[in-house]
Amino acid sequence: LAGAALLAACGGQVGDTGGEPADLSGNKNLMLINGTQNEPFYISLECGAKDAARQAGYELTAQAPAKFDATLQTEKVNALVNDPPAALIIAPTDENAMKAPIEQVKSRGSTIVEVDTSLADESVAVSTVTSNNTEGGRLAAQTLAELVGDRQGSVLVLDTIAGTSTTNERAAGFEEELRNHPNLTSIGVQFTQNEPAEAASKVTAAVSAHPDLVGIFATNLNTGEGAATGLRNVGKVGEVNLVGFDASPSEVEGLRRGEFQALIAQDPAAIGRQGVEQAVAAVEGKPVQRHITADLHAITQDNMDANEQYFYKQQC
Ligand code: T6T
Repeated sequence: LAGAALLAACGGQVGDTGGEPADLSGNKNLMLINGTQNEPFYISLECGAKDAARQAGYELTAQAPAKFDATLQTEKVNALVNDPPAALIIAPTDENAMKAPIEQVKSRGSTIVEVDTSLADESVAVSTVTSNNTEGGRLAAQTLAELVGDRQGSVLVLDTIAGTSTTNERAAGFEEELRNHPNLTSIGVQFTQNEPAEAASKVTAAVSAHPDLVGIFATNLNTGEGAATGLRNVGKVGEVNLVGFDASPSEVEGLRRGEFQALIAQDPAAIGRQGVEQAVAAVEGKPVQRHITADLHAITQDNMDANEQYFYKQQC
């Protein structure tokens, strides 16, 4: 009844946002919902999150949709409404579409922490732990400009899905920095639905439409792996510079073979660990940091052996 009164006082109706807050006192369950399953970035994030939960004496359950897809992720989030965790640590797959489902869980009393991606509305989560994605895009453009040198040419940017905060910010940061390198002309940002096969076909199309293509920026590991396949298919490996984001085992192998000239690696384990630390702090009524930025590292063939600690894992 207290919850119903509170909702009514706020102008809402009971049932609008998921119902009354549950009694979560003493609840030590944390739920991590990643962007997608079986992907080295999120596996590494989960490893860091599990370590931190263990250290804090909390029980962490991890799950993710089969694809990076807001409808599939919404089903996972909706399932928490009946039995809300102390905290939901989530990588929202869409900065707008995931707001309502996450708010429903919040209305049941769960603390919300964002890891990796975030909602456009900053009022939902108590903390967001992510890479500086705009800066990462700028770093990718600087790295590509160095690789190309004084040559003139076209550049392709492969993004994932509109509404994905991280990769959209990387693409925007890249385009912004590219304006400081007038010898390089962007042929635009192309979306790939986070499917490597779509990234590969965008690359083959760009190579035939723009014979002066000198570089590609792939904003995450799926676009990167797909771009490498595309360049192999048209025999342009090494001739068109490929700068990727992330450091999956397949991308790292591609860097070693010369298919990628550089990778911008994130620190997913640190993102997961700090996400859990912030969630636990909030649950326990301790101070929380609203924004935490994780480090990025530009990796090339020359420095890759000294940077193995940044390579992503397939399992903990
Ligand atoms: O690049 C990561 C992540 O940061 C992004 O939000 C979505 O794609 C990845 O998971 C890599 O595929």
